[in-house]
Amino acid sequence: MSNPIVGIVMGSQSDLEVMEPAAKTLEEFGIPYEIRVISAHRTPHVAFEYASKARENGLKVIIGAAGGAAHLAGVLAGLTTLPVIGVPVMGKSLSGLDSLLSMVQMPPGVPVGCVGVNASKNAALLAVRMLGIEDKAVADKLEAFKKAQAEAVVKMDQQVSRQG
Ligand code: RP5
Repeated sequence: MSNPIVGIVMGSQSDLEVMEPAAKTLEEFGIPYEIRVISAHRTPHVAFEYASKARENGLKVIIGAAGGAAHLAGVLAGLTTLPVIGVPVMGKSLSGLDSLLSMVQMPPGVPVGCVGVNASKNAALLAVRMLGIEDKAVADKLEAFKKAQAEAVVKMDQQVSRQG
């Protein structure tokens, strides 16, 4: 197995189900990744260690997922110069709005690229696009993905379109 270049980090094991589509998407694109449970609140020392050594450990993009007062992605972004993509996880209250606002409202200077609530597939696709800037093979796979997606919609249109 190759060394991971994308780190999927989540605040709790309870986030895993939401994050599985991200892992699956990276697998489909042949991107080596790792999954970790690291909490900004419960294991801040591990978050520090992980993010501050991420670049030297070979990571290129970090995806940080958390729910509630979701500081994880912001904390990771504060400790590395790698791009960090946040996935706000829908918790038991407020329909994930708390997580979304915690991530998307980063103060100037420490950016977190935040996707939609529970939108882990998009987080992975955004990571793949970042990797595709320099990696032609990845960019080609993205083109093929885009084409297949468009073809699927054309097929749907053929099946659904009608006039009344
Ligand atoms: C956050 O608190 C985690 O990311 C999770 O979304 C939420 C709840 O965690 P658990 O109480 O389920 O461990 O830190």
